[in-house]
Amino acid sequence: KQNILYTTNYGDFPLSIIDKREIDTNKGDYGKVYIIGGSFLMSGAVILAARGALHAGAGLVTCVVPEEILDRVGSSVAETTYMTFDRRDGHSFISCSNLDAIIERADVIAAGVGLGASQQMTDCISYILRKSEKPVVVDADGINMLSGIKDVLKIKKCPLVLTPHPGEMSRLTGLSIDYINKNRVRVAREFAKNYNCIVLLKGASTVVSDGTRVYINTTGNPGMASGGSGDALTGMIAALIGQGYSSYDSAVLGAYIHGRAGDDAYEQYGYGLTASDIIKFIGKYIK
Ligand code: NPW
Ligand code: AMP
Ligand code: MG
Repeated sequence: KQNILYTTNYGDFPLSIIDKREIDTNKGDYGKVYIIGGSFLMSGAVILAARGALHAGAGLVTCVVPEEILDRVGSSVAETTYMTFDRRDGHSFISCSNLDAIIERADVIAAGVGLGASQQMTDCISYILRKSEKPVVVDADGINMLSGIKDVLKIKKCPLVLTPHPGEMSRLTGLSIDYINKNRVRVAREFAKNYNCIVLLKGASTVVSDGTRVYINTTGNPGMASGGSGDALTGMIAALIGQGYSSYDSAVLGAYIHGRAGDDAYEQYGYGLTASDIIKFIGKYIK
């Protein structure tokens, strides 16, 4: 226990992680963020992740989405560029050459929101983790797919952030949601240590751990317990990594700002707040 550095957000400490920008800089300096996600029935997830990333200061966001949702996503987020999945035998997948191009160009890759689960997409996640040396954030269905291929975590070359809610953590570890919620710090920290990654275990009092350090976030409120909140957080964390903050600091800062923005949204809308309302307040804390 004495080796664990516990911190929580007394005062505004996570905000001090944010650096001022040099004047003579351009979008290339603030991260090329690739968000791989979305499916026919879950296009909103990638829209929210893209908006979360943009409002957290990402330089250039590219959404990698199935062709069938390109119009929907594209008409909802004007600031991002796009790549589309390939199709084979009626299934969406990303070819190795496209994945190589993404890995080459990206400063950070976020994979999983709204992706659904399939063998093709599991292979894509596995490929990214085996090949990328750039930081990767895996959330949502990306985490669900990882649960079947956990060995790849042992051979990955990239800094990795996993952002499970307790249901996803249960699929990943085989532990019950009840056990996870009663042992949140231990579960997050042990997984992070065993698999050499950053774990951000969501919920009221989100826990972030790199296996040694533990940060317990106390911003946020139950109004954030609605569809899409977590997708926005994924984009935010990727954007912060793209701006040069470490994976651990980005997860801490992302959780903190996401919660503060959620608290502002609560002030205005109470439990009627939506993920889009959270996103509106992100920039206030980046500022
Ligand atoms: P229960 O039984 O409901 O209480 P899933 P998902 C549990 C996309 N989305 N504490 C929960 O428990 C995502 O990106 C798309 C305890 C249930 O068992 C994913 O790709 C949207 N338990 C996909 O949908 C908006 C908790 O986890 C299970 C818990 C599926 O993601 C919505 C549910 O998890 C969504 O973001 C907690 N704090 N939190 C869009 N607009 O396109 C969760 N659980 O089955 O992984 O479903 O989280 O909705
Ligand atoms: P997801 O389940 O992936 O959509 O993520 C939900 C997001 O909302 C996570 O960042 C949670 O930490 C946050 N959240 C959900 N419920 C609460 C709560 N009761 N208090 C604080 N944050 C919450
Ligand atoms: Mg989620």
